[in-house]
Amino acid sequence: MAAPEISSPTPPSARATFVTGCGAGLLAGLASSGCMLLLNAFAHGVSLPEQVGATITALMPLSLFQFLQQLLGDEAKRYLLICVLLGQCLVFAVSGGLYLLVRRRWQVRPRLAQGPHLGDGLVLAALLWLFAGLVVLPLTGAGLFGVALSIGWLNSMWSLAASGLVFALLFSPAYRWLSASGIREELHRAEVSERRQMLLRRGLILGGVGLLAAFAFRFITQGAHAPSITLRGFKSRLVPPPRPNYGSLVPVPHLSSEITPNDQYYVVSKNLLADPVVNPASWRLSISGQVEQPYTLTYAELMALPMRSQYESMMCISNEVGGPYMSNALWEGVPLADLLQRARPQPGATKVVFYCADDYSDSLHLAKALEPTTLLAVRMNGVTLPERHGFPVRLLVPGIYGMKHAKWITRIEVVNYDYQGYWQQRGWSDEAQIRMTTRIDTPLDGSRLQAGSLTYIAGVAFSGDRGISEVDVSFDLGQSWQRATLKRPLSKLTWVLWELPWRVPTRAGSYTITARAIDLQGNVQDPHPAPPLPDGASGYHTITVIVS
Ligand SMILES: Nc1nc2c(c(=O)[nH]1)N[C@H]1C(S)=C(S)[C@@H](COP(=O)(O)O)O[C@H]1N2
Ligand SMILES: [Mo]
Repeated sequence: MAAPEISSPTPPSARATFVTGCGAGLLAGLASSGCMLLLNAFAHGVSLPEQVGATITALMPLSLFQFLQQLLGDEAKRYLLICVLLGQCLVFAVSGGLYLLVRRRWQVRPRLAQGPHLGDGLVLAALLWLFAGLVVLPLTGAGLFGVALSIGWLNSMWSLAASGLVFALLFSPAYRWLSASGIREELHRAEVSERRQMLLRRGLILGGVGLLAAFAFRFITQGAHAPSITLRGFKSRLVPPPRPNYGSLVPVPHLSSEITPNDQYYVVSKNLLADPVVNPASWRLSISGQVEQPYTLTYAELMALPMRSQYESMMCISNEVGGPYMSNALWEGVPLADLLQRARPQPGATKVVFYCADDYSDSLHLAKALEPTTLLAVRMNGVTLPERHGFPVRLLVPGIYGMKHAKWITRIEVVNYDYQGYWQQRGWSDEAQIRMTTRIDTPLDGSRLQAGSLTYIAGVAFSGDRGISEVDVSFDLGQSWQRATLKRPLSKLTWVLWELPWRVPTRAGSYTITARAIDLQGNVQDPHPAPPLPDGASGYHTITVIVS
């Protein structure tokens, strides 16, 4: 009646198996996720976090999106990436634990005690690969194994397989390493799990408190920065419109340079980690849809077409009043009308859709697409369009927010229905007409000025394609206004630099400075504060300076 258990090693308990399996899945999953992101950045691989992140923002209620955007500002994209990556690692971890639990029920005791083998890693990785390709990607709208993505199913398949292989190779060594480092010891483990639970609880509380504090801070600082403007006597339109008082500006520090150098031009893209890198040799631009004569162009063919150059400023629809997402450049490109007319749009066509190498898309009304200043730009400030600004070709559409200036375009489709683009599917405006805005560049908000000294208040004003006729500055929250000098703009489509000399008061204290603009049609900038979502921000930029 000898007990055979005495001679064979004791298999770990179910709980220990699960916990260690989770740990191994987590470690292998971290490496696998890293591999996936690298392949996405450098080898046209698919990024699951990218796809899942886009789905989350698409499903999120507008009010929550708005709240998070206000709370996190520019950081929102980074937090989304981190959250989705954490979620992905959690899936890896739980799958590792569950796999070993299932295996535990099926396998004989002596083999169990040895932990998982390479074969287990391979089986689990294959299961995860199928799950990613057959469930996750289709749920994000990318189709089976990403058939609907620009990179295509082949790239998705092999890049997921490569990341899976990394997981497979690391899973069982990670398990062995974790069980060797003592986590298996019952007592110790109980203690660890208790401590872990406590840490987790504290982490959650800290996170919650931090989030609340951040929100409170934003709320307070925003409140402090948005004193209300006097609306008494406000006229929304002046007839006739003011005549611009152009003059020369004294150079002052911090005033935006009229032409933004390419390396300082603002950059915005939906992509959480990597923007597309397009090979001009294999790139094609196709023009199709509701047209008589669809065709495609190579990069060389596009570059050989007649070009037009224009100065145009751009602004992101998510730019806050006074925000940084506004720049100006000299662009060269082919008028979109030339390309569309060659394809001959059919009667009934209403919109033109732009599809991009990063699976972004947006549309224009056909009439806007046919305007002579709507360009497919290939050069920026005298050089080939830089990669991050959309190489090989991007759209330029004056008067409309940056959102519709699609980058890395690969396909243009003429349609006869109301297409909704990437950001429209997430609640942003489809008309997206730029709302007039004025920014005070100098003095800097919160800066100290010497009582009685002479200084300059200067900045930029922009109204898309409607020009600027007047910029006014107020020191009493809009009860009275002083007219600034304007620098004659480089074109009708750019921002205007403005400046007002100011004798700093001799009495110490804090002073508010507000600025607003009037366009060439006499429309006065909208004083009602509105957040960027859904139509773009409005309200007047107001700063505080301290005189001492
Ligand atoms: N393909 C693609 N085009 C895009 C975007 C994008 O994410 N993908 N972002 C848009 C947004 S929201 C803005 S504001 C502008 C920014 O262009 P810039 O980075 O050259 O300033 O590009 C637009 N074009
Ligand atoms: Mo944007």
